Amino acid sequence: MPQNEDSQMKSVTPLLDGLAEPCALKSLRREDLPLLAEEIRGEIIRVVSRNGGHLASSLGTVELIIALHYVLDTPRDKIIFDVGHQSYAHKILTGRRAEFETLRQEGGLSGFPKRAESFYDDFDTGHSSTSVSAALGLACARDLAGDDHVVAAVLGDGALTGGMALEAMNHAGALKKKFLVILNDNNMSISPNVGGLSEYLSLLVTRPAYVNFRKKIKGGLNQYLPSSGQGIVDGLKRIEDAVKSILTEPSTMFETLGFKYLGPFDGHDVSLLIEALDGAQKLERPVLMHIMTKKGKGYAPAENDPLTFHGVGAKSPAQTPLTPDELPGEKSEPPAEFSSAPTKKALSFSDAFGQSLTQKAEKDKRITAISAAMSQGTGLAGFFEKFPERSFDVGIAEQHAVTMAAGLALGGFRPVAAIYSSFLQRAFDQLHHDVALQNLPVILAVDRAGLVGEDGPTHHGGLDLSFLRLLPGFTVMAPADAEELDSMLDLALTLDGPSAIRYPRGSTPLRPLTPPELKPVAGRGVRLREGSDLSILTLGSPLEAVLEAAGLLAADGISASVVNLRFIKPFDQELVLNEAAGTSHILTVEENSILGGLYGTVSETLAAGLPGKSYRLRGIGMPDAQVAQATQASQRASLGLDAQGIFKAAKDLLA
Ligand SMILES: Cc1ncc(C[n+]2csc(CCOP(=O)(O)OP(=O)(O)O)c2C)c(N)n1
Repeated sequence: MPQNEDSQMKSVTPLLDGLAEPCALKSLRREDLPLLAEEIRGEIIRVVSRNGGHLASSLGTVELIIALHYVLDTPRDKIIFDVGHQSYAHKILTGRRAEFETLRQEGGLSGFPKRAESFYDDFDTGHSSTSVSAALGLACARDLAGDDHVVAAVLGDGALTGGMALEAMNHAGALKKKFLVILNDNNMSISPNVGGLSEYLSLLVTRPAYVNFRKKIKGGLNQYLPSSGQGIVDGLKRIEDAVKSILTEPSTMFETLGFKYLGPFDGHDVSLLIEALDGAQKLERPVLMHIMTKKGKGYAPAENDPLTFHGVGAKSPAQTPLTPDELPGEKSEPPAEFSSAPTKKALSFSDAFGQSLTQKAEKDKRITAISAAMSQGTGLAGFFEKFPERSFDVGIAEQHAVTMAAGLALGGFRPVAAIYSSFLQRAFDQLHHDVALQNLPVILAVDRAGLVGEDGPTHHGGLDLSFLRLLPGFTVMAPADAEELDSMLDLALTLDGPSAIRYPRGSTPLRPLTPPELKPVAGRGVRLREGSDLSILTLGSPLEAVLEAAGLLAADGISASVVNLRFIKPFDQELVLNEAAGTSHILTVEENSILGGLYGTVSETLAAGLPGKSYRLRGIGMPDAQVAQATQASQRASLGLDAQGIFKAAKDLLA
């Protein structure tokens, strides 16, 4: 409750201060809720300005989240946030306000819902388009158990472009279970949303019946709110009446799928949302409640540029938090998911890739580029601008992206699909069935491979070397610098079959690490440093730290050979066997799971190639376990993937 006006220590968040649990929210007057929304926005802006995070999406859902906790009985009732990047207000309202200061930091609150973090988080998310399936599963479980709580999924219009969301909606309509999908429509994915569905949603909003409906609802609320208390007419009735008028028009796609369609509603009118939700949650069937929101709501720079402010970077911990006015400059190191802006003077790997591909496409008219709603993050924005007719943003649809690439390849083009490693996991069957088995010359640019930092376990790309190497006919390579990336793209464009080039989040080294004149040859590694005590084998981004460690070892009197293997498939078995025969001590270093990647490939090679010979083998990589959120540097240090860790592992191996 507001504090005494005269108080010297007047809090800027008087309403929020009084809310330890979401149930306390219900005791607030409805007319105070817009003020509460402002207080929450202030908290989000303040913390994100320091810690980085998904600003625009979270600012857009504040009223919705207040309304959900106002109407529903959480945690008994369940809310599943799609992707989960928009859930900051939910965290603040569910007993985590103090910890919100630690958002995305090592040991702090996750930037996504996490069941281990709070019993108010009902499903772990991070990847898009899972919420409706999970909510439907929970609704079925509820009915089987004879319970009656509400299950709600909060789904973005971007997430609706994902196949899983559509599969789930199709099934949900048929099952006729009571459950609620709230479609949070802000017309944006990270970039402007794409596709026929997006256009369809816009159409729903411009229908004459909806425009009249808005007027009616607005008029009604103005008449009865805020003061009288007794005067709030039955909101559900009004909404239903108005919705009936909409229903005299041809039915919506959602109704055809078996949902009751309600809306669209103004997603920033908290009283309207409360009335609509209250009505919607009483219906004993699948309901789709369509709300219109503004990404970045309440913070002008983000409202005006929601793409840039989808995610903002962290500030160095030594600095004091920025004021909201200073925030626009705070984009130096964006979250892994968002931007490809370089962290040092050097280019990011994403930008190096985008620039190389754009240059090559000037001459090579076969090159086409595909992005699954990540043209900015993957460095493809320049390509998309320059060659719109050869550019395809398919929406959040990685499976479709891969099979569409297969089709383009079949038609004589050289499609390059740039997809983050962890999102590519979705398309494994398409990679096998549609690309590998037909040996089609699709090129995958696998971005954010390895550790990603603050986005944490859902976003690490630690599996791709292991799963890509299973695919017959694939050439799988990892550049360690911009020049190597460029020449690997050249190589990929000459191949008759599929290939993948995997590289990490972050900047490229300032200089090439492998002499650029040694152009990549499929299946051939390069020895960069001779040594007699042990051999360190690596590929891709760890090479810089490996070379530094070899220098440290030399200063310590240890002579290490360093091999840049470049390819995990085809694999340079001959070179690895030579190394093992020479030094008998092998250390592998990779930013991939220790299972099935470089360590696994070297183990298989040695077991088959040097049976009975004794050698010592040790591998450093990502563990068979979750790697918690932290800075990339901290994650690397704790896994021994920095120069010091490699130095220490080498000494242990020799001990
Ligand atoms: C499978 C997958 N692909 C890509 C992403 C990257 N991503 C995160 S949020 C987002 C846009 C989501 O748009 P929408 O659902 O409309 O939510 P909004 O941010 O607009 O609230 C994308 C593409 C992801 N999280 N998961």
